[in-house]
Amino acid sequence: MKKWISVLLIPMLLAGMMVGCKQPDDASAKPGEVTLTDQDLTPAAPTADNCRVFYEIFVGSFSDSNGDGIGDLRGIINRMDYLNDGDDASGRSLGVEGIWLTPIFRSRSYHKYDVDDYYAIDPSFGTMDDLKELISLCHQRNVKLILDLPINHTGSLNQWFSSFTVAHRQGLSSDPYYDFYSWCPAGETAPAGRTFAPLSGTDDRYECNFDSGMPELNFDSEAVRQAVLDVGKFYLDLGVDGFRFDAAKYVYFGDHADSTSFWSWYVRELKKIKPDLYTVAEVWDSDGVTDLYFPAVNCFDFTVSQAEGLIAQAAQKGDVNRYTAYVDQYLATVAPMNQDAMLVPFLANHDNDRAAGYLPSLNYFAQMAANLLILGPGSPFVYYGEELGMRGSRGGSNTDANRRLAMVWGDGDTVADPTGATYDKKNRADAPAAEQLQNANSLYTYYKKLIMIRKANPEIARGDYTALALKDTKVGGFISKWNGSQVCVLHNTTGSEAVFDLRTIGLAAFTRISASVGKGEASLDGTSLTIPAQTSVVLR
Ligand SMILES: [Ca+2]
Ligand SMILES: [Ca+2]
Repeated sequence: MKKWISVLLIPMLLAGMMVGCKQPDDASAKPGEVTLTDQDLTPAAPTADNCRVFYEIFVGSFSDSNGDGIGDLRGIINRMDYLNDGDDASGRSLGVEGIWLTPIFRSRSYHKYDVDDYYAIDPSFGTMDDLKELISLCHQRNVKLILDLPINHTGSLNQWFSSFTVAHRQGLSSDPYYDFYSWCPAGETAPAGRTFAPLSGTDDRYECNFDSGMPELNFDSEAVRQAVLDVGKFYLDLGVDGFRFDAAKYVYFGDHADSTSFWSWYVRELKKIKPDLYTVAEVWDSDGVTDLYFPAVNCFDFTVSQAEGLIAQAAQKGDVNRYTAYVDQYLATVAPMNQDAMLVPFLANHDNDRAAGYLPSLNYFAQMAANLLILGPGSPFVYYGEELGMRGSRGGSNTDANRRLAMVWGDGDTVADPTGATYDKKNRADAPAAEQLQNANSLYTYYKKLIMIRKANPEIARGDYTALALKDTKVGGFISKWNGSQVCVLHNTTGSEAVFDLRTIGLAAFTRISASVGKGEASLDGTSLTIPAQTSVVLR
């Protein structure tokens, strides 16, 4: 049955989205009401599963509630309506279904990946009560909140490291903290490829592969395992939904077997508390390596990310079939490894140059990348500001701060750039959020609509994925079957219109357009499907 979606609530969203704004033949339409045809934007019933669109917030750069220039938890609470207003059908909010907070624990650095106290919220970010309030607000709106958990290393001001140092200075090998960190005794040769630094006041050295201020915990120690498990349990008891595991492959440096065995144990223990735990690990490596970790934990898919990644390549008028064939193979590989296995794609994160640098919206590359990312399986991640076309790259100044610039709100938010940022203040985004919210043609509005389409077609995220193998074309797509129904998604990232007879490409079962999103508007005349240049279509 063709749905006629009344979109009284979101006229701005629809007016310029290049979708069919034909006059409705629905007699119930009221005067002045804009009705959208051939589009399903009505959300399906909310699902409890983890196939969700997540939004990564670099906390110190997102929104500042108290005027000190540093983003904080209260700032995120204040911005919840921007992220998800709790009404999937309102069209007034981005509609993300999950939030990843970069580390919020007490730490002296601006990025807080060197934790000095896992049981304290960094004072510049707020309080434990603020976190509880944010969790509660997220849950009221069916948003999962995950915390970034850097446990490969701590900060060197951590009490654990002080106790370790004291134990070594006093030669107290029976002290419980003596083996808390990975260390190498005086006179012994340090293992090749790993970095060790002198332990002040002793002849011993401690492992610190990232920075001398980031001593690495010793995961052979039962006390360490218990300590990091206690941290995870503490935050699950507080109500968080899961974790992003930082530097997961470095737990045992260069030893994937021992590292994966740790994560298997860790996730298994946490799932005893929370069976639907959301986990995603940072294993920044090729698929051959992430495949080793998948039996234990889901991993971000770095192969599809960044400028050379498969999404960016396909979005820039490349071959979509290459991307869909890859996803098909990827899912076939990881699915048998773990019942929770899913694709976790992204374009860029806080360690990467921002996607707008190589995927500008002006030539529709940003939009096509978003189509490939959001209208696909699993749990895609959007980096804060990506939906605004925010720019930022290391560039010549070689600083990650430029990848973590202040969110471009344009409404007086006092959040400021992190220390060390050198990126040009001008043209930081297509336009500030305040303007994009009011603009039907903005990238923000585009992302919002994509997420609505994804929710209206729940098969896309969680179905059984089969890549189409279309011949002699760069247009590609997939069929996804779930819960007794199926959808077909086709992406035309090329610069030319594509016309297909659905019967001759094995898609005769699909009889209507559920959604069309892109530069043009797809149309279906009988079995003849026309997809304009740089446009994607969802068929049912
Ligand atoms: Ca602040
Ligand atoms: Ca380590």
